[in-house]
Amino acid sequence: MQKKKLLLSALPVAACVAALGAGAPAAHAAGSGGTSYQANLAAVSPNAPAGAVSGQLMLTLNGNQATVTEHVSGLAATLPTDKKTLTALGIPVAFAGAPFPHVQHIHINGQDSCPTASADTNGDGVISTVEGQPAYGMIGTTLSVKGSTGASAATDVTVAPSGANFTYKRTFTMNQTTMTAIKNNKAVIVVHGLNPANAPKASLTTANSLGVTLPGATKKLALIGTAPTLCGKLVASQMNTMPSGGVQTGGGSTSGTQDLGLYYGAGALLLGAGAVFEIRRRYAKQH
Ligand SMILES: [Cu+2]
Repeated sequence: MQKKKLLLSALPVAACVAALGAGAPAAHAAGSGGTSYQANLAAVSPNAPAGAVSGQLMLTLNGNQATVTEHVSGLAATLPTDKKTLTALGIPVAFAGAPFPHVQHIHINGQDSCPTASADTNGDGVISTVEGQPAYGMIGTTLSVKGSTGASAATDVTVAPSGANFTYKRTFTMNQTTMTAIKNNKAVIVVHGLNPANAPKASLTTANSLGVTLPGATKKLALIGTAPTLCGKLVASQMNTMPSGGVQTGGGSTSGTQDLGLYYGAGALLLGAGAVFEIRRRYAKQH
């Protein structure tokens, strides 16, 4: 099967903008060779079924040098290939079959927690990026694979890790605001982008909460492109190294991206309830 590269110039997928937060005093642990923190990433329910996605992140701070090592699994692997499906989801046809980009951030100065079902304030069955912000806060740092790690890169899918399972490792200079938040216990890791196979149906039929329209798309991107799927609070750790081996090094790498060639087929895609079921069924069949 042909592997397609992501050729999506500067396409904002998830924008996690604006949220307010206040600093709070808290503790942090010190260790030799830097201060380490970790986050166990779990499904944001109901955006993803409990246990369907998981991850682990380790962050070490040496001065303002942050080293992040992260493993995730179970995320959406690739974007659909069928034109009608893409169009219905607000995804340009140029994206067909590309690895599903998962923008990810260190959110800061919220309520230091991951959103629960009660965060779904409009009751559509999906926790949007905006709905989750009271819990996890605003973007402090973008965990991009290269280039800027600032909030300005928050929605740049061209520098987001992608695929169902990936290992991310990067050392970068962290901004002071994020460092302060981390030391104050005010940081939460969030990975975005839902799996069409198991996402709530409203995420396929509802436009994203931020009004993002991708260049070349005829409608706003569906919620699956932007909603949070994995989340975990960053907490002080006594450990200074990731417990597992085999971590790829060098400027943010992704691995395990599968080329599953989603094939939704024609028809079915007017996105009524039946069509949603059809998307899921077909997607699931190929995974
Ligand atoms: Cu985010």
